[in-house]
Amino acid sequence: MAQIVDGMIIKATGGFYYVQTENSLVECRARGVFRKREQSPLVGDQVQVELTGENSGSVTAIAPRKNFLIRPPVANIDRVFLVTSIREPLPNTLVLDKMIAIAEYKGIQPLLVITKSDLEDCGELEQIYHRAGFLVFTVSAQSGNGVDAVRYEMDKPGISVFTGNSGVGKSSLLNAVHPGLAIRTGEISQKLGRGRHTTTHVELYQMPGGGYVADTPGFSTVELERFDKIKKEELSGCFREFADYTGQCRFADCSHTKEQGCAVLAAVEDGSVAASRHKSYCAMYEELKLIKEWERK
Ligand SMILES: Nc1nc2c(ncn2[C@@H]2O[C@H](COP(=O)(O)OP(=O)(O)OP(=O)(O)O)[C@@H](O)[C@H]2O)c(=O)[nH]1
Ligand SMILES: [Mg+2]
Ligand SMILES: [Zn+2]
Repeated sequence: MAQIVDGMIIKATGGFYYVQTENSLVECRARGVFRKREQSPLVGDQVQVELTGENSGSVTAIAPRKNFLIRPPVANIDRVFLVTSIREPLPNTLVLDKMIAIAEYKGIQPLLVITKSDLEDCGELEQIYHRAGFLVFTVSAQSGNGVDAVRYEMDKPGISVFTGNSGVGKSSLLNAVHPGLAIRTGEISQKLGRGRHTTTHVELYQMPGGGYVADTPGFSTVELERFDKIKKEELSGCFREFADYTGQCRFADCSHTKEQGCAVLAAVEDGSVAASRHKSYCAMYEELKLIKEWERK
């Protein structure tokens, strides 16, 4: 009789899944049954494996997920580190705010990491997100500044994910936090001003504290996780600092984009809500407005 073991997928590459079981790392090809059900295994999935050899087998069942992302493809995420560099590449607050909104919508704790602080002052960007109510880590993998604080968060139990544009320094930061990881990092392409996707697969690394951290390939801005499952009425709930104001608008169905008597707009006006955050909100709201209900599926 075939032997069945439980484990967690810690790496996916080249059509193989690597499942960490209590005793070993098992190389698996997922069975066709999952493809037919349109459910493909993800890194972070708790799975059942049927062993076919000492270190090989196939995934036969996936446990229900508490959440998942398609980009980066990881399941059962407890916190996501949204990594942005202050330069090379430059920060894009709309991309960042989209990522934050998706995390909030999915119930994943978003944490902000501003890297390459050795290149430029990060105060302004840091303030925008700190005042909005997020934990912000300003770090330099080069000088080691701020690395201890990130290590402290990463060593917490559960699954943490590092995501952000290619070249922002995700792998470099992971290496600075735990030099033993020795993850390959890349050079910034001077001509394009962006990285060249040095990390090519998702992999979970176990931390000394027992938690897991996923390094992921960077994205370019066109391949963001889709946020179109969010209804436009739900969007303001994905901007946590709006919560103090949304109940005080003159109209109950206020969209917080342009209405008279909008308390969110007043807060933007007096500087309590960052203008860049509200600008991102409006851009996303316009996108969501165009989506028909039947397209949301
Ligand atoms: N000045 C400076 N450069 C850094 C810092 N962190 C990373 N870099 C540089 O940024 C480039 C990209 O770093 P990576 O760690 O490979 O970036 P990544 O986000 O993992 O990129 P992908 O794997 O392509 O998604 C490398 O040339 C690093 O040396 C930093 O704190 N300061
Ligand atoms: Mg990398
Ligand atoms: Zn309003």
